[in-house]
Amino acid sequence: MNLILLCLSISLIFPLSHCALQKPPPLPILPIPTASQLQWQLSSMALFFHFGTNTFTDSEWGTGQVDPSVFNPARLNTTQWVQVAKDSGFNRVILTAKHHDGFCLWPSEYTDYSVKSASWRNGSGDVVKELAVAAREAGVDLGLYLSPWDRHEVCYGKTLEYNELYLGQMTELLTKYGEIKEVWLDGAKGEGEKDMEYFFDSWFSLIHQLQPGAIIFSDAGPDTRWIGDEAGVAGSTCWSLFNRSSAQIGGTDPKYSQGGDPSGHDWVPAECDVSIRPGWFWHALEVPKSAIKLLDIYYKSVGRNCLLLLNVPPNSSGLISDEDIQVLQEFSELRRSIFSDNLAGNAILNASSTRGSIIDSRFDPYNIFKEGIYTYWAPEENLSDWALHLNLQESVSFNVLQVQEPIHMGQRIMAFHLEILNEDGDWRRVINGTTVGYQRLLQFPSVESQYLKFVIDKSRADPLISHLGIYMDQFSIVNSAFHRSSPINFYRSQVLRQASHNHSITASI
Ligand code: FUL
Repeated sequence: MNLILLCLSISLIFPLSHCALQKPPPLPILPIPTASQLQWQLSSMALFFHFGTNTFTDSEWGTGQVDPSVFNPARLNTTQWVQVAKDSGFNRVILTAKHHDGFCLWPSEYTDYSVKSASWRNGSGDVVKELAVAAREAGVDLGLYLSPWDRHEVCYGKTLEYNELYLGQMTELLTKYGEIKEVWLDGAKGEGEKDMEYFFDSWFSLIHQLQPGAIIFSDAGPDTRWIGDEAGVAGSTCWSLFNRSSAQIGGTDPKYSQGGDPSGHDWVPAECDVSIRPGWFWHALEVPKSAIKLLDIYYKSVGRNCLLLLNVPPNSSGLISDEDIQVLQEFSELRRSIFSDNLAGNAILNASSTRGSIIDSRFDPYNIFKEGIYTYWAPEENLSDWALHLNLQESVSFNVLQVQEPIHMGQRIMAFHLEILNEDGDWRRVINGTTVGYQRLLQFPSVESQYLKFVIDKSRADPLISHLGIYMDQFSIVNSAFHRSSPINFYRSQVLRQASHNHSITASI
């Protein structure tokens, strides 16, 4: 009698017998994300809007002494900003409500340096409000950057007074504009600037009290950490685990931030900020990066377990410039062309082992093809060899591997590799990887095979896989056999033509 029949007959005789009961899911391994951190990570990318007096003065770090009347975005249209974000696959936007020059994009009661003193709309405008309304209507999440360093306020440097002012402004932002999903702050400060203490613990407690769903970004978390560079590039090993006590706001150790900490006690995933242009603010003479360059950054941020925060600065008319929109559309088209078709989607799967009984599909290997991270393959407990065998049913060429862990159960995998079966019957190792986390993308020179073996070599606990995909990227060039890739240098219009032709892309570069 086979196992299923045996179980069925036993459960008929003893309805509550062992066989009839389901094996529960494995234990999560700590630390694990909060609900807000999970929601944040699932959004994968956000747009950053650097906007303020600097937009009108061709500067990056305004002195705080510029006449506020220069702020006059005659055609300001935050609905356009949000639409651009949505159309290019970004569901989260963050605005510099106050940058280092101290100019507030909302009519703060605590300063004379804000939209109230601008010529724009005779001092009755409110950019934060307009963006909050546009974002809510479009179903896009809103975040705000309130710079601690303030070059305008005379009380900057007086610890008590400035902390009161900062929290007063924070309270305005977090109580007047509906739901705020991210609060962004950093330790940036010019050389020789007045010394003062920021009361971070009070700030963080108040932010979480006023906006319980908000993620707080800083060099050291608490909810997401700065990756440690402004190039949008994470370490090729990147843990969401981190020790907050080992990090300092304004004194980042880039190596620690880029890699995270496999023995960290806190869940503090990384956010990779980078600008589409050389500067953070709009400058008439600057041009955006190419879509291919953005794709390369995507592999090194989203593809390394991070959120990509891409800055697209609105121009002095108050609009996102056409050339930036063009690049964003091409970037979106590239991602669609590459990632919309999982070439392993029809594979016949065999797992080294599967948790639970064979009539229980909850931990089945085929879960790796289901949408979302909550369905996953789990091996039997306490083993040390873990592999998924894929028979693609026909020979397939590919050069990208995508792996995802169900991170609500903790980040587990420490090392993995992919093998293919050669025509001569030998297994050949294609790529090695370390961490996975929410999402890992690995590029390598194109390979072709019908049979693949995904092997997990090392894990903090029984490894769980929520998604596995292989893809063909005809746009990027991979330099060497393992790991490294660099973008191809061709004109943007060519990318667009190829991508729109596409569906069966044949790049002729
Ligand atoms: C830095 C700032 O100094 C830059 O101006 C920019 O805002 C960047 C995102 O963060 O700390």
